[in-house]
Amino acid sequence: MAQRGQAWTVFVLVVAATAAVGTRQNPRGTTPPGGETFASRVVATNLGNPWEVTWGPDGHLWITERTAFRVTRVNPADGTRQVALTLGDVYQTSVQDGLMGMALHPDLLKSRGRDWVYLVSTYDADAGSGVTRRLQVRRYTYDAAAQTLGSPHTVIDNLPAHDDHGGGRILVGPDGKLYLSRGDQGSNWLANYCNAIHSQDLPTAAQIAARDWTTYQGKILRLELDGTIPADNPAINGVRSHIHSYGLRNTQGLVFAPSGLLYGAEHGPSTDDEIDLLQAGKNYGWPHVAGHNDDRSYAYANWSASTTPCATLKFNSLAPPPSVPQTKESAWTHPDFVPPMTTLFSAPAGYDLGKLGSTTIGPGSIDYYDSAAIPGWRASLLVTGMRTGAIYRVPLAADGRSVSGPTLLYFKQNDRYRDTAIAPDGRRIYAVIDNAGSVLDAAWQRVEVLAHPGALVEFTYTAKP
Ligand SMILES: [Ca+2]
Ligand SMILES: [Ca+2]
Ligand SMILES: [Ca+2]
Repeated sequence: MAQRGQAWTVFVLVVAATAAVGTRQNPRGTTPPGGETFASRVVATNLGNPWEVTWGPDGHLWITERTAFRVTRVNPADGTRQVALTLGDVYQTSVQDGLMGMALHPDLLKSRGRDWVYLVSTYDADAGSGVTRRLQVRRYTYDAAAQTLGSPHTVIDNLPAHDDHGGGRILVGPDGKLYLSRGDQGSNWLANYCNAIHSQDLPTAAQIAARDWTTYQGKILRLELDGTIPADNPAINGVRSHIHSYGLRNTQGLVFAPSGLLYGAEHGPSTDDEIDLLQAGKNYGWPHVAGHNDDRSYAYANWSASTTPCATLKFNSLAPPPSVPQTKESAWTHPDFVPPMTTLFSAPAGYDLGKLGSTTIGPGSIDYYDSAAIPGWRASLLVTGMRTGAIYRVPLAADGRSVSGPTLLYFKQNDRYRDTAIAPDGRRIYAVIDNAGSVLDAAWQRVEVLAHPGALVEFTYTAKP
């Protein structure tokens, strides 16, 4: 009898849980966990807001420290570290600026005379007492004997920057070009709600000739290694510039698959974090569309166009006053619009964002898993959820252009995972963690104390369950 009673109880709970999924439960809180088991270990602590972690050809983890302005190499075997560089001219005041992206040239330590490392940082371009925020990319040369980076060379500078939504991820692509993500500067949002979004703006030929990069907001840029505009960049509206793709909010994850496909992970507003297949010349919809063009849980409210002065209004993204013009997603069309490959996560129909909360995970990065070491993982994307304290695995279809199954949740703990690196053996996954900020705990309650602030952690695959 007791056994039958238990079974019946379980059945009732399953029915209740199924009924709750949909409009009354936050989809990010119902993500199924992956079944594999991992051993975890803290490799290093006391990093200064580590932002990029990359597996280097020397078997070390190369890390940028956003607020300490350092590039640090950590030996994963014993956690020992060397500071390769400390930048002296970084301007950093917020949680979205400082020393951010880093890309290692594929010829690094290959004795080809290209021991190059590319760094993205914010700086103050005002020589006087004011502040003019800008972003630059510099190339450094690695001296393997001294274990230091030197000989700085500016690739591009004077890129627009602000205190929010800074993008900042950089890659050297398989085509030997630099790919750099730029956010929308947090415009039309929180403290910057009266600033207009420029993600749809495209440069004129005169602007490009004058090296005026004002429109490079909410874009993916594609540069030659020397900073010039590649001859095969798309001519958008008849103008060839550094712009590879546009209509983006804040892409902080950027990765190439071995197939050559480029994936971006970008932060949605209160819903619709996106994974985009980034293609030359394409428009990803922001701010007219968040996620898919489906009029669900998002309409573009342009605070800067308010008929009463914006500065007199109190910002509320879910309930703009009548003076703020609002446009339904479906009112906007564009011939080059590309919807996301998938979203993580979208509010379901009828979901009340005000009552049930944002469905965003805070995607800090994206990585491509291409190993047989963990059964079933080959051809998966790994996306860090900073707000949710988890790393997500998104399995891809054979052609890499769609997902092949549900997103799975791993490594949930009270940590804001900023970025990942995958060891060449495929068994070890490394992650760096912010020093501070809020995260959702195991009960999906917001907490402000992180378990491993400023740490580099390692997860080693142990077994299938
Ligand atoms: Ca990385
Ligand atoms: Ca989009
Ligand atoms: Ca939408």
